[in-house]
Amino acid sequence: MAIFNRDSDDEVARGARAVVVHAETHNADRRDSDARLEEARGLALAIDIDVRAAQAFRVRDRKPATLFGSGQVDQIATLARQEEAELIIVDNSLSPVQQSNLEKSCEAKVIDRTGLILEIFGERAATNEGRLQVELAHLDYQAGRLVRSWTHLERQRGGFGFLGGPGETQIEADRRMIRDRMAKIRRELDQVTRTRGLHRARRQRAPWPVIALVGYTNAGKSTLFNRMTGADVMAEDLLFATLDPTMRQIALPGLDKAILSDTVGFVSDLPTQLIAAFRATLEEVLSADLIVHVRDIAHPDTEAQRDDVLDVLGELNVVGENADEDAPPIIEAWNKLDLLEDEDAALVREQAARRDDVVILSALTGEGVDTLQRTVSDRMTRGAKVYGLRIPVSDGATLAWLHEHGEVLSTIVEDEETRVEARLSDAAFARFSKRGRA
Ligand SMILES: Nc1nc2c(ncn2[C@@H]2O[C@H](COP(=O)(O)OP(=O)(O)OP(=O)(O)O)[C@@H](O)[C@H]2O)c(=O)[nH]1
Ligand SMILES: [Mg+2]
Repeated sequence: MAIFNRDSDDEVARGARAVVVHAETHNADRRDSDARLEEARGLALAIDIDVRAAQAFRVRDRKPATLFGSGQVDQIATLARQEEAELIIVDNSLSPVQQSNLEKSCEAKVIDRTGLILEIFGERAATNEGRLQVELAHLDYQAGRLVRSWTHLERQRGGFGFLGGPGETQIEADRRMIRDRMAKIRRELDQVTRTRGLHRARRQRAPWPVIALVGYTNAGKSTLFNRMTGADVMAEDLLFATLDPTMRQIALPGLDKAILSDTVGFVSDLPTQLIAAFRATLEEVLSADLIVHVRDIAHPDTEAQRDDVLDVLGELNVVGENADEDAPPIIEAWNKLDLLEDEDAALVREQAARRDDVVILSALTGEGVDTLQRTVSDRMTRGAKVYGLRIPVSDGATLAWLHEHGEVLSTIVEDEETRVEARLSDAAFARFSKRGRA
């Protein structure tokens, strides 16, 4: 990807030989170290990097200069040499100084987790909007690095801010270029967002409820989406297989039209630049009527993954202290049930049975998908109101429609009219009103 190429070696080549290293710090992770490394490997594979080795290092104090201790840096350098790696992927966040010191010590290019995720998003973004958002995030990331490496350079020169030094001029020029480009992208994005906003406003007038699938990357959102819609969205054992939101119409019991949306997966330590950049895309999620949080219940870190997803949803004001008042309700779909051993499956079933906001299923085999569909439509029709309606006796079709889309509580025939008491969801009532006018 060459989104913005200050130096040509900014790029990560496909097929590059790499080693993945992770610093385990003591305020440690809520997750299993092996699983964490496995995920980092998965991220690298997502852009076709040839991962030769992956190793975790316990780091007691993060070294400001190199993150890892000096003995560990030597070990990493040796590992990289042995594996003939051109690239070292550090599955943590590195400061620009740490990154450049590690590059020098290990004689290989170094990228951190944020850089890697940005690379993946850069490759995957398919729509114009997605591309613009990723480029913006990438520029933002680079701008931060320029500023900080500038102070670093300055320190190397003795810490006196000689104005007009050659390095500074170059960096100033780079920064201006980045700023200009960012401003231009923001203007383009504004335009795209406005257009999409118009589309959405148009769609919102159609009284169809929207259901959004969210979840950790690789949890099975697209597989479930395909199963529920009969669509053929790319679903693969690949992190971030989906980047751009996809929407399809679906039918659910008692709700003959709803929109299901498949979205980008979340991952732990999602770069803040990307959360900001994807806010617009994720607005679809925020304005949904119901969120289905798809979880890989067979994953060893399923709990940590849930927390990560909730963290991102918190940043988007969907859950937590700063949740918007009209934030959509959430149900959890515990997926990949087929991967659990009988004993674990029984345990999980028990847990799920105790909660009315959990459905267990396998998007792959289809088991439990019907239960999910019923639960979704129950939720969507919840809070429905009872309406007293009058229908001409001759209009059997409308009465049938009410039976299909709501719950008919009573009917009394009076002269030429049927007086009907029916419980209807807001969506159904809106549709009914339109129907009446037609
Ligand atoms: N065994 C099993 N595998 C599943 C199930 N659901 C999905 N998978 C597999 O899990 C992998 C990821 O599925 P996707 O549907 O692409 O996951 P996603 O959540 O859309 O992932 P991203 O788009 O990358 O965020 C694929 O290999 C699927 O075949 C399931 O119920 N059981
Ligand atoms: Mg997907």
